[in-house]
Amino acid sequence: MTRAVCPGSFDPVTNGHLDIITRAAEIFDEVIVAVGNNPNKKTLFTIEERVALLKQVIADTGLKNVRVDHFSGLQVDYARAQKAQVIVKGLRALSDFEYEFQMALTNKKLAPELETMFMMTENKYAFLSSSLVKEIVFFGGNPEGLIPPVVLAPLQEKMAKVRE
Ligand code: COD
Repeated sequence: MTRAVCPGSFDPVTNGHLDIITRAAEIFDEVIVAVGNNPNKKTLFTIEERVALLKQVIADTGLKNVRVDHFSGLQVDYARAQKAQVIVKGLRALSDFEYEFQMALTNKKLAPELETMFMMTENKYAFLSSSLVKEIVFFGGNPEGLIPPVVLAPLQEKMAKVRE
């Protein structure tokens, strides 16, 4: 039984995230999408909201071997507690590489039995990030094709409050 953890902020989940999760679900027996609750990081959506949105999005995909959870603390401690063998990350441009490389090596030091696997972004999502989507919606743009449809209304609501 191979179990992988896909950790992230998912603030909010984008089609780039979903692409990595879907591809991971084809490779591993079970994939846990783990939403990080990091008090040092300011997020637009609360941890409960990010988890709820992801659960809806995953339910809509029909993927049976993916579940959504949240964690605090180190991602390696969470992965260990879940008895996962692999941490899956997505890689976009070079800017991701430096950060993810540093994190993968640190994680290897902390938990040598865990592997980090990188998946290259799908070409059409290479530029896509949660921050970019938030900015589009903040300025009244249409993020169609960049986020799962169920994310749009909650994101617009949040941004309306931010604009107040
Ligand atoms: N295409 C492909 N991959 C993508 C795309 C895209 N368009 N967008 C995002 N991704 C990938 C990212 O590269 C990342 O691998 C993953 O999806 C999640 O992305 P984000 O932006 O939602 O999440 P991050 O990168 O902010 O990760 C936050 C964590 C919660 C994973 C991190 O802060 C964490 O684990 N913190 C806990 C403390 C810890 O363990 N730190 C590491 C010690 S070295």
